[in-house]
Amino acid sequence: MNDKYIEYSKDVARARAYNLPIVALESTIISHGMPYPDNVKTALACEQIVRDAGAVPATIAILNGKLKIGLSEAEIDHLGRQGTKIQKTSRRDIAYNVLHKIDGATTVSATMYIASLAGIKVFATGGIGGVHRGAETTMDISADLEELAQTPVAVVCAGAKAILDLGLTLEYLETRGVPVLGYQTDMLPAFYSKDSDFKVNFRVDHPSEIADLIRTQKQLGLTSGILVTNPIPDRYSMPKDVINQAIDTAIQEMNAQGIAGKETTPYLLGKIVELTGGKSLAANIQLVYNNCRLAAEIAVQYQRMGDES
Ligand code: PSU
Ligand code: MN
Repeated sequence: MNDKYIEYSKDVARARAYNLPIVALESTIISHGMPYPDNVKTALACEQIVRDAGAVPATIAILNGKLKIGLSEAEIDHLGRQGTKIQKTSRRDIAYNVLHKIDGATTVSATMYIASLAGIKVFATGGIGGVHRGAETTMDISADLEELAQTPVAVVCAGAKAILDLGLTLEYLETRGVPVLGYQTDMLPAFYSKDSDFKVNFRVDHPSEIADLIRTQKQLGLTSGILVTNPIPDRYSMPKDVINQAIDTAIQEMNAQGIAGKETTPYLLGKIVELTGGKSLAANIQLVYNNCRLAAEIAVQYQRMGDES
């Protein structure tokens, strides 16, 4: 790996030098996951939540041919304002976008990869990509799952959106050797709703247990990631029938319009916000905050214990 491609913000460079806990944050959620200006406000608030919990935020994107680890407010504003004009960048797009200096908002897969280059062990987001409903014919399976299989970063999310097939997503992760943890829950959270009909692999009740598992995986030479699922706080959880109705309608309209490939997830996210009159956006923002807090607590615990103890 050639360091010439990486650019750290001042804060992140300092955190690395002093061995402070760092939490990675993605940027597809900014450019493609939420409308402007909520996206920028949310991204900045996420960084503040991480700081308040004692860790240093590293929002990740590709800008001007560099893998940027830690962004300025102006850079976050650029990603938010430009929105979907910024390329959604997953693992396969990284080299091309760097080579051609195409600005990229990084998905979970690309963010995990770039975080791992910097030795960052914990990453907070809203939801991950997974196996889409109907994947048995479309083969639409997010690169996020393959990244979790090969990149040693713990990703804190609110489970997966019901735009995905949750059962198949769990099967895929099992095949690829990725442990799925439930934070203070036995059931897999379903993003807008705090649970689903599926069980997680392991329940954990304290951030320190997650930090312990990250360290033990490392010591055992297991190079896969860990999926930490953190339920949306009760007061923001949405009724399942409301959200499922919106999801079904959104999927029907998407199929009618022939939308496919990387446009699928952003289309569905936007449509669901529209169909729920913005209620899903408020829930989305709150669950991301909740994940940032937990990710920072895990990073603090991990740093406290050190890698080897
Ligand atoms: N799920 C969400 N919000 C998001 C995403 C997923 O609830 O913003 C974004 C993440 O960046 C994720 C990406 O990595 O979508 C997955 O896209 P795809 O399904 O095309 O792999
Ligand atoms: Mn896809």
